[in-house]
Amino acid sequence: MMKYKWNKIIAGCMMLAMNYKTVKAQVMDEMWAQGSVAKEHPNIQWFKDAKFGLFIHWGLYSQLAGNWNGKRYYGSGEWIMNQAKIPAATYAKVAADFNPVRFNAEEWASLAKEAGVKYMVITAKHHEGFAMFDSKVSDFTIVKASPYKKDPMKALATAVGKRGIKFGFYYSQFVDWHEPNGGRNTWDFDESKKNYQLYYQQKAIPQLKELLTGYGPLGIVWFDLPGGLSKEETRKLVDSLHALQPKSLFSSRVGQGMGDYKDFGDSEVPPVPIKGAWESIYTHNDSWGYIEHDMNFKSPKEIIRLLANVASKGGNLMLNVGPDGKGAIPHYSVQYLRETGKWLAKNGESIYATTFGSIPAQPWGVTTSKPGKLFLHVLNRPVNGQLIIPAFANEVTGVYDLITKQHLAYNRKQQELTIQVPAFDRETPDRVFVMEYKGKQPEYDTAAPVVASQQYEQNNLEAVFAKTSGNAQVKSLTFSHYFGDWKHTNCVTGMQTMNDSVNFKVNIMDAGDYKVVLEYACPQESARQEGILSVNGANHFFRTLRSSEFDKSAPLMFIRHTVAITTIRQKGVYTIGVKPVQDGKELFKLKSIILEPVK
Ligand code: FHN
Repeated sequence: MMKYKWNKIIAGCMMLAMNYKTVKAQVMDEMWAQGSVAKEHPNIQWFKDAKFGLFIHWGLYSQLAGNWNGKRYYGSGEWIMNQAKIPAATYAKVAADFNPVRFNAEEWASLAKEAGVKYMVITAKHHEGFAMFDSKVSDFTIVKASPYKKDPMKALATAVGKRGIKFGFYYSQFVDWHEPNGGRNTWDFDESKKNYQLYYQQKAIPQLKELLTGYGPLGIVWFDLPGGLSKEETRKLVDSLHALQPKSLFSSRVGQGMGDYKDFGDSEVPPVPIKGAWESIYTHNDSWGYIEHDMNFKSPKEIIRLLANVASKGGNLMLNVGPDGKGAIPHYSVQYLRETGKWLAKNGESIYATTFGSIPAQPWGVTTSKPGKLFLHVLNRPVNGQLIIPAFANEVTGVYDLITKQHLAYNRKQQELTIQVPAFDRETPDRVFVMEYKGKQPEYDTAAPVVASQQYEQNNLEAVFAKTSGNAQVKSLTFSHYFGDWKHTNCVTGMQTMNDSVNFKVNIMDAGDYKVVLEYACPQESARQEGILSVNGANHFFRTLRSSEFDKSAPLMFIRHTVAITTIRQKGVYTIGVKPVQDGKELFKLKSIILEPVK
């Protein structure tokens, strides 16, 4: 009898031990991918209607500003402790210099209001383990370990709340480089010997409870990079925290599919509409945390177009800013967010409380929708001012300019609508026209051919709209320019035999000559291989040109290779195909085919 019981106990321990060992840190996009959402949270509608949020990464790394021991580091500034493998004891001393005297909660909150965001999420504790709030369960906090000695989060929660903006905290629940049993500090501590449970019991869970009980109603708790917990333990954690604030939404990176809405990978927008509540998160420059030598700030035009792109797929954009060690938000972030807010003040109806539009992205732009309304976000005005909507069956009752309310002329041939839009400055970030119609919003037609015409400088046939055969497949490739500054691009991959091919259906609206340009990435081993392009009844041979290897930690360089000119004699739906001429290495990673009108 006894012997049996022991086996069970040993087996149990093994499981537990195995549990610690197996649930060790996972590669980034596997972690992101964990982020599916089981069922919709009853309090999800405000989030779905919000569409635009402000993310704030602020911590000791903001004081270092991308520098350590006289060396400049590039990429995610909040990872400098990991990049420079700074011992936890050494890094902790940075707190003594952290004194954000320029922090002003009212200023930050009013900027959020001016920018037109509906929610704000700020880092309460990031991977460095430093609490940016008055935590009682750790001495490594802004109140106890820095000369600032105050809790900025109290003031910020109040200032944001009184402006009707939802407030939330980011919390790195697993990765904690300060704690011997926290996740991912492998340069001070042996990962295999860590007791993640102890770290959760002694720090993560008590701090999460402090945040959910000490700062008023939280719209969102933004978890990140899950790990160290089994499904059951994650369930227990989520339920215990939800009990403290049932209305608070937990981001999908709580892990194990237990989030209340989905977050895509960093700086990732899904290529087609996604139903349900989801969010894309972007840096304003190339780093989440402040780096003084990172000036690659997105312009107001880029921010507005990113917001429209994300909204046109039914999601929210949460754009990040990285205040410096003194508590000042970078000048260009303040400027460009204000500009974005001015655009939203006039065009907000076409973003807030919308969902995705029923027609795929067009050469002229994207669409968002509300019942009976399609908002046409014109990013590229057709030269002749004739905006084509290829397939729209519902009866249209009017088309007008969102801002001037001026009504526009339009006509219909079967399902195809042509709207005459006025001239406007081509630098306009996004000019919105409203098309009102009767009946239910038509389903999003994933099979609709991509549109091309002579009215645009270029017409892009993106890989996601491709039909593949053989081993060819469309894959989302993740790579980074600088450390942690992730990029995602969909490409057709796997074309290496004559049976592998890709085809695009394209609805060419105007007759004329078009250059056919292949946009691809091609490593040395795939260069100088022959391929064949078929279009308009003709085949065109080409030989691949080398661009760059595919390496997750380096830019994936794409080349634009003109391989043919085709003369389209009449408008219609055409098929453009590409395939290898021989069996060999992968031909290339095809990002898009571009039809460039020959003027
Ligand atoms: O490692 C973090 C990173 O520092 C940053 O916080 C981003 C924001 O989404 N999340 C992790 C990487 O995905």
